[in-house]
Amino acid sequence: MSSTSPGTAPLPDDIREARLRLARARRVVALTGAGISAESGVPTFRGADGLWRNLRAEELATPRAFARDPLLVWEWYESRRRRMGSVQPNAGHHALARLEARVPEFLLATQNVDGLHGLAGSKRMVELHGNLWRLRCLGCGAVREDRRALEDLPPRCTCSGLLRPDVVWFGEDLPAGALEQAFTAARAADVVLVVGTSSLVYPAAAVPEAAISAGAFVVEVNPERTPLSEACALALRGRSAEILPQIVGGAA
Ligand code: BV8
Ligand code: ZN
Repeated sequence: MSSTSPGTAPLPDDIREARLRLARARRVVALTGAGISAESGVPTFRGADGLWRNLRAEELATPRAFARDPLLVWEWYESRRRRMGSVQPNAGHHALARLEARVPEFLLATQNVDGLHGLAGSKRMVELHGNLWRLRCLGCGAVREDRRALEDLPPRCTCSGLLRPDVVWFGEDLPAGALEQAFTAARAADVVLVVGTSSLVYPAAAVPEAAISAGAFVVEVNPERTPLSEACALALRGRSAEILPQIVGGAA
């Protein structure tokens, strides 16, 4: 199969190899992080724009920070919701949705809370760190999706309980089913794509490690090196919105 359409430069060998592996794979897992949304204009956590009022995510995304100052934490989340409200999925998100439609057994495990994979049409997906468009009541436990601008912060439930973002904070357990599903799929996968993550946050970062130990062909897509890079079969150094369409193929 010629891997280049007429008039384009031949694909580099590692891109061609990744494309071939995906074309033959029956079981594929994709683990994504903030980097896949960077080209939609969503700041990453540990990039230059990863700070907010000189505070890092590790200091704000914690139950302690919320207990101490729910308003400050909500101002951070509402500023992210407002900024994300206008962003759209990019070619990287759409490529993974196309891959899902083509591969017999596919699972997308995302660390992202921005909801962009869902907007791009991904269905077989677990959100390991929750979703910032969902709110959860600390009083009655009700969970609801709400994309509107939240006027009065911190928001309250109809039961008058305090609402929190339905995301996983540092020191909190991930949704058990979701994590289990990610590990099981990664261990059984032929190919695992690790896209746009610094591979620093556990236990999500352990999912590709489990795949490597089980013998999967792991491909990293990231402009920078990460602690996972050298254990990967392929480390494709570049932007996901450019590389994913090349290795998945189909409409750009
Ligand atoms: C847990 C939701 C059990 C919130 C997030 C000490 C005390 C307590 C815990 C720990 C501890 N030491 C370690 C831990 C465990 C801790 C952890 O791993 N900490 C790290 C910082 C060392 N983990 C936890 O606490 C987890 N829970 O362990 O529970 C437990 C219970 C009690 C006590 C102990 C343990 C919970 C972790 C989940 C935290 N929630 N988010 C919110 O978003 O507001 S984490 C947050 O980081 C996001 O979810 C994000 O996805 C995640 C990882 O970051 P990345 O996605 O990788 O983003 P990052 O900016 O880092 O990197 C972007 C990458 O993209 C870069 O590599 C860049 O090069 C690349 N890139 C840039 N542009 C592009 C690109 N790639 C491709 N294309 C581009 N164009
Ligand atoms: Zn309530």
